[in-house]
Amino acid sequence: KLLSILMLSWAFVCGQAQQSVDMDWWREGRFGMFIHWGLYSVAAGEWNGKPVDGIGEWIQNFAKVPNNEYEKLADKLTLAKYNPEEWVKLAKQAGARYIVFTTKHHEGFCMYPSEVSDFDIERTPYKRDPLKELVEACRKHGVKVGFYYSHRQDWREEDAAVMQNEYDGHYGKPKSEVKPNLDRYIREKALPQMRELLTRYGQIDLLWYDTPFDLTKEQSRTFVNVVRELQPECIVNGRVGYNLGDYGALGDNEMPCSRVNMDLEMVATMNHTWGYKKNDQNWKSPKDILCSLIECASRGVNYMVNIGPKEDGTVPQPSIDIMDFIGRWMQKNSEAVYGTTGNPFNDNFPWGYVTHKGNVIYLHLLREPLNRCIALKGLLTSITKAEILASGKKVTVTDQSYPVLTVPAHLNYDEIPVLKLVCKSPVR
Ligand code: JFZ
Repeated sequence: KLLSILMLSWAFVCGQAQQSVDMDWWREGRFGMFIHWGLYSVAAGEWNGKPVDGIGEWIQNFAKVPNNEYEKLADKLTLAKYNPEEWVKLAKQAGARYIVFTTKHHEGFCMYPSEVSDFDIERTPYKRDPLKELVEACRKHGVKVGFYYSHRQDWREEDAAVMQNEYDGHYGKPKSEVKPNLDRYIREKALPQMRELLTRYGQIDLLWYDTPFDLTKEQSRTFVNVVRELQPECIVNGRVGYNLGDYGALGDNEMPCSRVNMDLEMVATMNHTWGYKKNDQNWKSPKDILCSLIECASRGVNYMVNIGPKEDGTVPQPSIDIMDFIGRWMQKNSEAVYGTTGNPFNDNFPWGYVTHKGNVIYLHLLREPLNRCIALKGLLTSITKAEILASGKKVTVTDQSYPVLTVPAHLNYDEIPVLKLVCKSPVR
């Protein structure tokens, strides 16, 4: 009893929710696929034929489009080639263990039939529930499924439009003198929609909230509680606000420079947008994305990479190419990612990244080490076996006061070879 009082007060001091859900699958998985899909996918980065700067899913805000014009996009969200099983297979063959899908982004449009709002999928030519179909496909293929829900921002609602101090009525209504009533929006729309999402689709594995901005701690807590009440096994992400979620969030391009001992996730785009933009050709290379996944793993951080399908449900080819490239690497090397807990050394290394689990260390080689030599100072156990993971090719270890590895000549560093070291005893 004393222990639980101590733990509770510790959780209180940290402002962290008492860890009540099982994070095992999430920690083990390390790698997820984000999907941004909504009316913004129809606009595809252009308004009235002109390109609009910035991330695509914010186009209504950036181009100051009134609601009564923006909503016309629903006629053109055809979902004509929507095949959720293909998305799930894309994730799965790349090695991603979970998918998070935008059920409602800031624009307020529900990608499922909602009783609470008529600004939903029923306005499109598609007459089924795409969310249900996606959840079923995930389950069929054993991929965990998460719902993104914009709990603070809803541009259809005067009470929840962007930042209150930024609100200038440009969503088609004259600027109101009335102070937005976030509590009303939460009570009458957000929570009822959360209840729909958490009761209609069977088990949901992850709830991904976003942009808590000016929510009060009490309001954020409500969004945690509704998940705990209806889906006690469901993980809640950090952006619910006030660190009340089950894991923390990293900002854009934020990366700790050594291993962290807490649950964190990094989310990333493949180009410069989350929602589809037809003119965004700023694609990162497949190798860059794979390097980010590995870098995250070496910090003990989860990596979730985004795809932004077009309005018909097809995925841009560069995204498919990236996922395929990662998949080819994961096929041979995934054990160096799944269930690993980051670089056990105090040093970072110029040749690449390190992950480990138990008594096994994985050296991910991005480039040839100087003189093909890797000195592992600070390894407090001995190496019993050293080989290239994908090929089984042996690697020479010479024991001086610390082990020195000589990697084989002519490795193809474009393929990011992994050196697997089995040690005599577990590594920290
Ligand atoms: C938010 C959204 O506004 C955006 O549209 C997208 O859905 C993205 C995944 O999440 O944008 C953020 C929120 C927080 C940070 C960066 C982008 N952050 O903390 O660095």
